[in-house]
Amino acid sequence: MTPLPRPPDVVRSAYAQLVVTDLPKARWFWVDMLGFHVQYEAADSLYLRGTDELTHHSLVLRQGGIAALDHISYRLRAPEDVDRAEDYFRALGCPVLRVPRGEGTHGVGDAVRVVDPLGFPVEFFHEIDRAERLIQRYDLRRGAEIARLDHFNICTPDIPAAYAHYKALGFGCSETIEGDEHELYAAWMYRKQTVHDVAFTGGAGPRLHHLGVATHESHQVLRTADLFGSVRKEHHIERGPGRHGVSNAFYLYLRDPDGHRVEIYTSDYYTGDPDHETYRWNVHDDRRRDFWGNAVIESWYKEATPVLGLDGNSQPVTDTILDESAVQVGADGLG
Ligand code: 4SX
Ligand code: FE2
Ligand code: CA
Repeated sequence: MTPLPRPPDVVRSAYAQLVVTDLPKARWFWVDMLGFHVQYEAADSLYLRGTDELTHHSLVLRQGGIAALDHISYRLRAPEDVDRAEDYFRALGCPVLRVPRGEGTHGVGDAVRVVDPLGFPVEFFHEIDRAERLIQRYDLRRGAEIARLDHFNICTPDIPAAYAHYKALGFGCSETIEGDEHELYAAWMYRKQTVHDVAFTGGAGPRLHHLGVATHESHQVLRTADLFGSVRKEHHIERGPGRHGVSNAFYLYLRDPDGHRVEIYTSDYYTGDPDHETYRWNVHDDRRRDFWGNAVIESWYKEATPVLGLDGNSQPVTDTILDESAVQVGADGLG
């Protein structure tokens, strides 16, 4: 076998494009309640970003017939990395589509779209339009006061394969959940200097588990839960607020009007040192998913968003091999 070409230099998880079935309802959730800023609007789509983001968008909502993930997207270091991404995924035998500026997502330059070896629709780009600095526009803040996109969490039946793929792409691993024989149940992997840009949840896949979006402070997470309660929309709250074991972040999971899951996330830690070591949790440690030992609701393990292929059709899903929710441990409340 010929060795793989050098992988592209990934900077960070940059944006996701979700298909929503009712754009006004989605706008209520993401803009009015979570406080994303509308950077650009077209007839069938909204381009959103958080206060700290200096690039055009971190979330695109596109009106469509079925709720799905259109693609996740990573920013690359330099223009040449887009060619590297194309060569790399072609060498892996993946479906690859080159998308010149103007033909793909508004604001994004030359890009490559692939269906990766895990079955996910993934875009890689370098160039993206800049946006006005809103960091100190406190007057424009509302709802959850989202600061930026933090991570993607994806459901895949084969966690070791997902780990190997992202490791080869140059990602570090901050934390894992492992069985007694070190079977891998979950992993958190990063390029930027935080706990993760992407994490894997064991389950039928490829499916999108959630988008993680960051606030500056834990009070914004609590306020978000209060806001949903105040307008009698508490059914959008799925899990939390709580403190994660993995990542130490303070969290709240919500479901949008289409069931897409979002995590409001804050206060994880720096991982940028070259000798940063992976922190390994045992799957029987009740603090791993909630540091206070609170049970994880079953829907959190089982439900997720279908993903589209490059042709716009839903990708087939494979069932899981190793089911963490079936492990007999208190924090799951299951088994
Ligand atoms: O549930 S976990 O504590 O394992 C966890 C889930 C930690 C960090 C995350 O971003 C997450 O979604
Ligand atoms: Fe998360
Ligand atoms: Ca609930």
